[in-house]
Amino acid sequence: MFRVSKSFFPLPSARMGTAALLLAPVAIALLAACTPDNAQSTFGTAGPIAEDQANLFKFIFWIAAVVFVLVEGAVIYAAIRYRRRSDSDKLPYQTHGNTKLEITWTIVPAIILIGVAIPTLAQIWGQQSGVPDDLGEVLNVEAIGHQWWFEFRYPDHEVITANELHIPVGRPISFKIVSQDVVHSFWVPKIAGKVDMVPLNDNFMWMIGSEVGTFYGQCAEFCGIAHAHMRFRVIVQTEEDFQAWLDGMHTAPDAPAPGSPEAAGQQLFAANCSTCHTNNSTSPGSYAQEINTQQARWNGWISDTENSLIVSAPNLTNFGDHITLGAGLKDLNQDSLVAWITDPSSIKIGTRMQKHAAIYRTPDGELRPDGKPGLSESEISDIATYLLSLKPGSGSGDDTADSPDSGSVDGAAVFATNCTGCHSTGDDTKIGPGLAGVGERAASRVQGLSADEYIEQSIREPGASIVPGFNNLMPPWGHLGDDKIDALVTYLKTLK
Ligand code: HEC
Ligand code: HEC
Ligand SMILES: [Cu+2]
Repeated sequence: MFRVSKSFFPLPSARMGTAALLLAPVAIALLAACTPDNAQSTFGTAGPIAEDQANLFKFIFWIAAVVFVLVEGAVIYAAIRYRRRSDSDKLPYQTHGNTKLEITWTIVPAIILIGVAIPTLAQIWGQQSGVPDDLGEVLNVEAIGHQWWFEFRYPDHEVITANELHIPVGRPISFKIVSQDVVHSFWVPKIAGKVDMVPLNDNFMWMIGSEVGTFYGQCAEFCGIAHAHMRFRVIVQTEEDFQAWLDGMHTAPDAPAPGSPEAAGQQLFAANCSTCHTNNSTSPGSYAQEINTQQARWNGWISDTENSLIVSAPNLTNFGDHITLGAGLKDLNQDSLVAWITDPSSIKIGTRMQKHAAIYRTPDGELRPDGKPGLSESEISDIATYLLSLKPGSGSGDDTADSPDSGSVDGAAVFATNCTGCHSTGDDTKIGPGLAGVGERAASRVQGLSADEYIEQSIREPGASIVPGFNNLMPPWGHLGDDKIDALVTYLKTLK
């Protein structure tokens, strides 16, 4: 006689009780994630694409539920009705090859699957074949995945930002989706389904945000240690607010008052952070420059993924207007920003910032054992104050702390706010050569160029001639304008 052996249920009942106790909260948490109010729930939708997808899900779910009840019901009915009742019961009559039955249970599922496939394929094609013409003016956005943050470019408006995507309500947004390093996935649960971000391969999707508000986005592809911490926000705005945001992204902050913490923070930022972060992409031309610079940082990183002091990083233009920190992980404020600079791992483990920024290394290039930067508390606080002060200013259009009246531009100040991340004014090498004595060596660098011409070319067109022993990592600075470049050339020649 067949008996259920004990080894079928190896867990003693006390342990099963514990397991159930442990699983209950998990089950409740999972169920809670299904409530439409949850920030990442796909049931409470805020856009037509997510709504279509949710409806399709419900349609398939109910078909599956009916099939489940019928099949399981038949199994349970048969198990009870025809169970072995006594030891003398014989095996029931065994059927084989009932043609009618077999045709039925081939055709019925086929019909069900066709019924599921038609709306599914129609939706996939509808969402892959571009924005329908009758939905209004399309906004183009390029979304780029990086370990572990998102870059957003608006090619029609020459705006670049990171981790916070602004879109106008009701307008179709067409995304070009790509990754710089590994496969990520772009997903805004309440507004649209997910599309993989694949290196060297452009994917496309489109969406419409139909409600003003702030929505969660999340990388949905396991992409490394900080994958779960790779988030973003979608800020759906009225058309006016969105236009105001775009204008703001073209308006430089007001220069900090001399002697203020912001002014100190600005210089510290230039010296310690600007190698990886651009924070002044407001002027014309800075969009193309940032794309080149981000690529140069990436090339620098690939050439030495262990010890590079440079890596592509979020653009921090008008960062003071952001609401989150660490790719959507924390609310942005002075405290969280100080905590981030002091020890990025306290907020997010595994960041390339902590692994590569020179501040977390000793002078001989080793990672500092405590993971803390070589900056004092007050320096960190000044940098945070400065970054939080970066908001669109009164519109004077000047993005460095100098040159109120042209003709008297202070080259040293332009240098301090743009170049000190990569160049010392002495002999020591940072990412670029130390610039002491550059005036003397300049005339012999490139045949046919005078000292002034060579230095000017190095600033405007650094790729034209590369200093031996260095990589082509310096971005071009033509957008600073003639006055500042002249002042830089004059200043650099004074460095002995
Ligand atoms: C070696 C390159 C590098 C340097 C130098 C660097 N960072 Fe970063 N930073 C990064 C990277 C990469 C990220 C993205 C980290 C992530 O989210 O995984 C980042 C993220 C940030 C963020 C969060 C941005 C957001 O929207 O979430 C802030 C703020 C920031 N850095 C400030 C600074 C400051 C201040 C300094 C100088 C003290 C600095 N960084 C130096 C590479 C760098
Ligand atoms: C991201 C790092 C980076 C920044 C920022 C940067 N540079 Fe450079 N710079 C380099 C590197 C690397 C080289 C050497 C390779 C080359 O020639 O392009 C270099 C070379 C130079 C040279 C040639 C030096 C020589 O010995 O021939 C000059 C001059 C120069 N930079 C000036 C500037 C000025 C002025 C700024 C600020 C407006 C600046 N750099 C900003 C990285 C940088
Ligand atoms: Cu990712």
